[in-house]
Amino acid sequence: MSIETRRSFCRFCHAGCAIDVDVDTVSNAVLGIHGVQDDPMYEGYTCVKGRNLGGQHEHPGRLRSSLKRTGDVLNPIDTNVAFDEIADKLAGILEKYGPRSIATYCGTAAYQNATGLPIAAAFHNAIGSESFYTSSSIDQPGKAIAPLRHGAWAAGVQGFETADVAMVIGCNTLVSTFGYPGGIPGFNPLVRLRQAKERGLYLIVIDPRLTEVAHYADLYLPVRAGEDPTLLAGIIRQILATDAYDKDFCGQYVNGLDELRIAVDPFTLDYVSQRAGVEQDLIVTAAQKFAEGPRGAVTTGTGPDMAPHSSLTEHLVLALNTLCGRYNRAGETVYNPGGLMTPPGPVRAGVIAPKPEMLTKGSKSRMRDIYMQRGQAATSTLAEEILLEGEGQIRALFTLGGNPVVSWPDQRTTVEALRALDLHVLMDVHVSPSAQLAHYVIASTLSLERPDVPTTIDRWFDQPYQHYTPAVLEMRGDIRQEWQVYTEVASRLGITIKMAGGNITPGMKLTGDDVLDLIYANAKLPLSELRKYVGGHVFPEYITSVQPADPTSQARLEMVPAGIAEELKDVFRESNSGAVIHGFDPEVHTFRMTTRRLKSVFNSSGREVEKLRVREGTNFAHVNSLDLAELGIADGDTIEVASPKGSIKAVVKAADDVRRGMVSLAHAWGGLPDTPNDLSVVGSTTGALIDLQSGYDPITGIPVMSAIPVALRAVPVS
Ligand SMILES: Nc1nc2c(c(=O)[nH]1)N[C@H]1C(S)=C(S)[C@@H](COP(=O)(O)OP(=O)(O)OC[C@H]3O[C@@H](n4cnc5c(=O)[nH]c(N)nc54)[C@H](O)[C@@H]3O)O[C@H]1N2
Ligand SMILES: Nc1nc2c(c(=O)[nH]1)N[C@H]1C(S)=C(S)[C@@H](COP(=O)(O)OP(=O)(O)OC[C@H]3O[C@@H](n4cnc5c(=O)[nH]c(N)nc54)[C@H](O)[C@@H]3O)O[C@H]1N2
Ligand code: SF4
Ligand SMILES: [Mo]
Repeated sequence: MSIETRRSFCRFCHAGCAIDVDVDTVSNAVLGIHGVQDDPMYEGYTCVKGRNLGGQHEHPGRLRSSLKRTGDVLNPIDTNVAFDEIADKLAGILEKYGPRSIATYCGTAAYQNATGLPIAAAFHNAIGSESFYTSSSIDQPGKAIAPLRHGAWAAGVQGFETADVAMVIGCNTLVSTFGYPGGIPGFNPLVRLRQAKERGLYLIVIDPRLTEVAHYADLYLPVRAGEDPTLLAGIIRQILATDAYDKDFCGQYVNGLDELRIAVDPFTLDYVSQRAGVEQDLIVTAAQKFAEGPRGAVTTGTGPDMAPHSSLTEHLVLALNTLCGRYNRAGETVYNPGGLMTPPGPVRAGVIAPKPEMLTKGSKSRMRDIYMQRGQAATSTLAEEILLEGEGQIRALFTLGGNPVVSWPDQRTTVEALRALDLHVLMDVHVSPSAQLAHYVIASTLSLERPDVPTTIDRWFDQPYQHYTPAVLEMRGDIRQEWQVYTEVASRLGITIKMAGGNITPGMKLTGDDVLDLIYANAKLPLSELRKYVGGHVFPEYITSVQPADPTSQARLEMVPAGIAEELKDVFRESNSGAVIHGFDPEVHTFRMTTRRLKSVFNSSGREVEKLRVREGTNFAHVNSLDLAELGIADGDTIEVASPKGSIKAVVKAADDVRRGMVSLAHAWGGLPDTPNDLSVVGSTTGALIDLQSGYDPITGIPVMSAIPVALRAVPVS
């Protein structure tokens, strides 16, 4: 055996930790993974998933050849033959039904892969199909659209590294490593958080669960799930009432302060406290401490962005930052201006004007009128777009690094839709529940087999940091990089794909590195420069200072743009977040099911690696022990969790970090419905509880995926 250590970065999740990979150069197997102590961003950090990359790459169910389904059986097929057949079928569908009938869904694994998603999107442009969907529209889509209504500050929000105060709403970075700008960075998050606390950060956490992050809070508000709009309106009202906002900033850059006062007026301390289940003095202190700052931002994670009124919540978050003037001003240092893989541009103070007209520009879904946002259609409509007959019906689907059966909202409709497709080509590394229904499963590379740069988190780094990795493992078997599926099919159809760095023409021979060059041709940091470094590197020459605002600009941030006052009135009228769901009965649906993430798995990835799966056991339904006692349910019992839409069974775990009236349950477990599964191993799919047709956000279409009203009851184990 000969061992070589190769530097790379982990892509089990989006966090991109720098790693050293011990490779057996004879068998090409991963022998060990270590953090890189001298990496300037991660300083040696890795998590248990990353340390099990070897198990993921080598696990016995890893696909080394592609599969084709005949009846219910998946049989191996030569991948090039599969491409011939797929191109043939696609040509027929394109001819008969037009480009919109061909869709792509990019899941999370497409975001840990700098080449897959951009080539998929470019392929869609080439064939003229707008049916391009990703997991981001069932994640936190409110974040992307909120600035279109509010406007944005060109130089960005104040970073965590200089924050005196941080308000974190429904985000558990210590488990998820999800770190949105302004919040706790997802890179070595515990060290970042501890360092910030040592220099005096005041941390406010708002979450129905006393999370790993909340353990470090100076102030913890155990909000009732689904009541963030109410709580945020109350905090804003309190800051306005105590005159604690940034009057200079608002005077110069803000419109609609008086309208904001009127809109939040009904959200009195008494009302908010009752409704959100948070004591009044905690709300007062949160408002006071946040407004005092003087630096630091409010940020959110998936919890509030999956709960009812998520676009409104994100608007109130922006409004709160604006009210307190939490933006980088002229002369201040900006460490990572927009990410190094984006095109260059100056960093200016000043307002980027709202563009509300963009919210209703372009195509919309055939049901519920959800418009495409930033080139993507809403995944919450995709199953119905497959099922609904008529002009525009989707017939063919490419799934790139996603697992719709366990991740899309409304599992039954999802499965019905996947079964109805004429052609489903799924790129994965093992036979997932979704792969079981696909027509072709293309055996795909895993991270260490691809050259790559972390691009999803490029602008989240708090330094001008980037990391190029070559492939550190050879591709073994008849497997492909995901972009190859699109270029091979395009070649066979005689289609040219246009990229920033030039065209991909039929028959062109490309490597993964060529494709990276074609995609990131206009990056601020040229890839040729980045490739000179082995491992991650900070490029201090990109640190810049904020230029003064354009004095002629009249643009202002809008506190109450069209739709906001009305939606706040709706929230007030509903008087309970569950009321947005059809069939909600306050006497029956007395619990709220909330989303959460588990340390050892990444959505549905990792469960296949037994070493990781056993660390979690299953996706337990975490319920407060006082609630369990009242319901006569014991730890370890099987319970039924029933929403107005559907019901699932789950194994219960007593968890006193969960506030009363909640059940905290991770998604993306379980398998195909109606197949007998051992709940204590395979778990259950929370997507079955989600209603597509009621309670959805009117702009992004995201359904209520957290704070779902549910009833709990014990069921005998069958
Ligand atoms: N009820 C409920 N539903 C949810 C959520 C929730 O909180 N509650 N969360 C939502 C969120 S935030 C998201 S992002 C989505 C996630 O939704 P998806 O992305 O659809 O689900 P994942 O389980 O992440 O699927 C990833 C798939 O990619 C495969 N894979 C892993 N690595 C690779 C690779 O290198 N190449 C290829 N080709 N495949 C790979 C895995 O085996 C797995 O099958 O789920 C959403 N759904
Ligand atoms: N280990 C691991 N890491 C992951 C993932 C994983 O599966 N495992 N998934 C990845 C994905 S796809 C994403 S999008 C990110 C997400 O990253 P995060 O958003 O940090 O995800 P969670 O850890 O689920 O944190 C969500 C929090 O919201 C709270 N919450 C739920 N409902 C509400 C509500 O109505 N109001 C409020 N205020 N809080 C609420 C939950 O209690 C939970 O603590 O994580 C990513 N990282
Ligand atoms: S946090 Fe994410 S990127 Fe870092 S080691 Fe863990 S799985 Fe890998
Ligand atoms: Mo996500």
